[in-house]
Amino acid sequence: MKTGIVIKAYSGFYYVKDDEQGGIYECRLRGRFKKKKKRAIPGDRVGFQDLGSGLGVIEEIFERKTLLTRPTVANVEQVIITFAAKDPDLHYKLLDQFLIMAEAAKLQIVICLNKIDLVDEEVARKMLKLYEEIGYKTLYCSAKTKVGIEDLRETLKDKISVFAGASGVGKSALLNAVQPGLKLATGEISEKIRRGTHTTRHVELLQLKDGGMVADTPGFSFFDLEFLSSEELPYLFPEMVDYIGQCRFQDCIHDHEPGCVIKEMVENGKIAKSRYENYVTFLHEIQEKEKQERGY
Ligand SMILES: Nc1nc2c(ncn2[C@@H]2O[C@H](COP(=O)(O)OP(=O)(O)OP(=O)(O)O)[C@@H](O)[C@H]2O)c(=O)[nH]1
Ligand SMILES: [Mg+2]
Ligand SMILES: [Zn+2]
Repeated sequence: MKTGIVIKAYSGFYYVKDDEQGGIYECRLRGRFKKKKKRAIPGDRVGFQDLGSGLGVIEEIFERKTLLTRPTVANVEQVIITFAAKDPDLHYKLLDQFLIMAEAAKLQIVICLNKIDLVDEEVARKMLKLYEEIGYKTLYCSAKTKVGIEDLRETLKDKISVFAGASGVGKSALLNAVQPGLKLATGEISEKIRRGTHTTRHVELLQLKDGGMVADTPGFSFFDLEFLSSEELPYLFPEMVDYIGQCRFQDCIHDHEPGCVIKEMVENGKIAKSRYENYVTFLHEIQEKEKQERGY
């Protein structure tokens, strides 16, 4: 049996890159997976049988080290959360949602601000300042002028990464800048809005020349945080973690409780108000779902 990595999956076909020769096999899943409603996703490590002529059958899906559900991709180590400085505008609540998803999946996180050619350099650098203070790694790039592309290339080297971000922020354009040979399709924003379509349609894992792989993904800007629990939510905000357990009440959820150390930190400016407000919004969404599940 050969082993490889699923680089793309659609309509029942799985494109598997062979570990040894690097060739791409068009594979089907062995029937028993379908009965168990199990399927392979990009990034999955699989064992497959070579049927000749570039065709194969996946016999085994190996255990996943990490799993990101939006975009759906397995075994990535790092997520490049991408926003544009302008067109479309940076949406901070969405950024916080992306960060929570990545924290929950226990991935290394990089926040990448693209299209900095569209605003003043100084303005761009201020846009992610808060996130740098929290400790997140940031990159300022322009796929157009190539500013920051060398740093991005270095960040991607020898790792398996995934790009995540809304449609039109320039994920595919950035990858083309990192490695011009990729020739990924990019699309005008006005066109995306008019037709309501994304330019990138499928998750695809690409091989980087300098080592490493990276997944280009279709943009999305909707999340449901409902798979999270209200108890775990504070742990997904790194600036809150140190204070958890110090509040007056052991079961403090940092909302309306008196003697809440987290709220105190918001008042004295140690925790940003915008982050805390988003925390409360997400908390209420999750609590709403938990209430429905309990039936009262
Ligand atoms: N001015 C400027 N425009 C850019 C930059 N990067 C990308 N664009 C433009 O933004 C538009 C969208 O870029 P794409 O790379 O298709 O965006 P995407 O994030 O891959 O979008 P989806 O595939 O739909 O998720 C294209 O018209 C690009 O030319 C940049 O750094 N500066
Ligand atoms: Mg794209
Ligand atoms: Zn509290």
